Amino acid sequence: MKLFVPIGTAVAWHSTYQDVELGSESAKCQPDPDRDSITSGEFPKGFKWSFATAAYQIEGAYDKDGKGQNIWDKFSNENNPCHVEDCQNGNDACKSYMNMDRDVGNMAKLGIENYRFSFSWARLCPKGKCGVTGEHSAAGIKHYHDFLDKLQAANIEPFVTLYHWDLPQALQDEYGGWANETVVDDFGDYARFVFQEYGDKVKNWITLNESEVVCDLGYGAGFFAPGLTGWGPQFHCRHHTVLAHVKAYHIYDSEFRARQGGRIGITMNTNWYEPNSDLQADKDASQRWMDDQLGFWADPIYRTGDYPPSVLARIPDWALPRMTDEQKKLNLGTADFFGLNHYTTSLVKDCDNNGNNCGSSWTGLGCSEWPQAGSGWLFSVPWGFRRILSYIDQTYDSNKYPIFVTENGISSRGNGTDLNPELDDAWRIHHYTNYIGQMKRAIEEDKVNVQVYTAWSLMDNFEWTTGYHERFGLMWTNFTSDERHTYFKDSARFFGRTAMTNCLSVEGDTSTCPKAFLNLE
Ligand code: GBH
Repeated sequence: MKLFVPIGTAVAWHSTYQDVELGSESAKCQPDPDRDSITSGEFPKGFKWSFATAAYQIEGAYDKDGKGQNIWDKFSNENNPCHVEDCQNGNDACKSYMNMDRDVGNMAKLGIENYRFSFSWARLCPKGKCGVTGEHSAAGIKHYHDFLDKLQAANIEPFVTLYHWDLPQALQDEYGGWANETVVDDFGDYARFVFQEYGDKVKNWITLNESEVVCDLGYGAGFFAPGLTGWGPQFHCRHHTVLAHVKAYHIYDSEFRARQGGRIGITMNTNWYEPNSDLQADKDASQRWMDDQLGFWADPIYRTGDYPPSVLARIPDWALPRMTDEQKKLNLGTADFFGLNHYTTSLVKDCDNNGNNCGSSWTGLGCSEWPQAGSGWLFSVPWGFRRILSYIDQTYDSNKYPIFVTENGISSRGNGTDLNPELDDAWRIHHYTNYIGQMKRAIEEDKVNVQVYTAWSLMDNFEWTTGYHERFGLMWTNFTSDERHTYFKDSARFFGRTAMTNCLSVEGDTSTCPKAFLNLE
């Protein structure tokens, strides 16, 4: 099924909402032992292993303790038509808001010492205004203090995302949310408020999660909240996410860094875009695709201060405002690390078969040989992970900006029921082993400076428009039990062992890594 709908006469503006066509006959679909092989062994000392979640996907308690409505609350509760499979919503999700001990306990049992999660903006500032005159929720503020204290007691280091897609609805209603530049100031006020309140406890800040998804799906294609469409909203949104990140960075840098001594960065999502062939036109098309999905944020922040030339050449200024010289200076260097969410790879072919460079159009392809996950867009292609890490190092310099892998994982669909959960997920262990093994090659052979690896996700949760149908968790969540009981999948034990020993054991090889002492019920 092609989900992408061209807008007007515009040429397909890319990627995550354009399904790939399977059946590439590229030689790259064939196994390649040299490319595909991995080995067991230890990671550099101090390497960090982490789990990730996001507030809207796990917390529930959507109207508890004065929390304001956000755009996903509204979007997932609309019923005519429903935007989420089977009309599900995140009202209760994993009920993590009232099960903090369960979540912290699960991580502690697995020996995981880092946790990436997000704050719910509307839980802290119900109407989205966090400035001095804004309304702040005492109960919401206390909640994250309690949670951070529990993490600290369990010796788990927090990585906090400020924005994982849950804009306060009030800001959407007032001025159109991310499509309006007022959001930049409101995000700045929110960031300042949060640094002020929690900066003693949190030393790793991620401003925005996957702005590309926020804007392309939420404001361009309309599949995600708030469901708007068109190049105007989409590219204004994109522009404002860059400016909002830059603003939050400078606030941290000038007002808090000296006292709090933490780190701040942004997380971007990208596939690896491999040219379908060695034709120059296919290589150029792949580069354009990288520019669209990654370079749009990474170039301004880590490389030039401005958008990639291929983007500026294709997107008119009525849709995408141009950066002023002053903005370019303010943008450049505004991060302490490079946050990467990576899941899958696509092959890219230029728009015709003759090898002509068509300039603005291209096709995403997949190999029928690639194992498909429970999510239609996700194919397990481990070697692409090594290539994207190496591309980021070469383009953005991982010695200057260490790479934090802030998400990587794989889903199942329809496997098991709450009465008979699928806990023996050897296929998921296989996926993690190979992705982690390819990351190890990037570190050892390509000298890429990767410092953190984060598994998505700690537990099965609300997977946006597919609701509870796609399970990314290393823990099984029983969504039919009132308490949302969780169970360890085999992959959780595998990940715990990997983290505890700081060492990858490739299937069948038990000799290389030190023994781990996991104490799991
Ligand atoms: C991440 O996005 C998110 O950060 C996280 O919240 C999410 O749970 C996790 O991955 C797993 O999906 O609707 O068919 O057009 C990963 C990038 C971008 C992949 C949006 C799916 C939607 C495809 N995602 N895309 S479709």
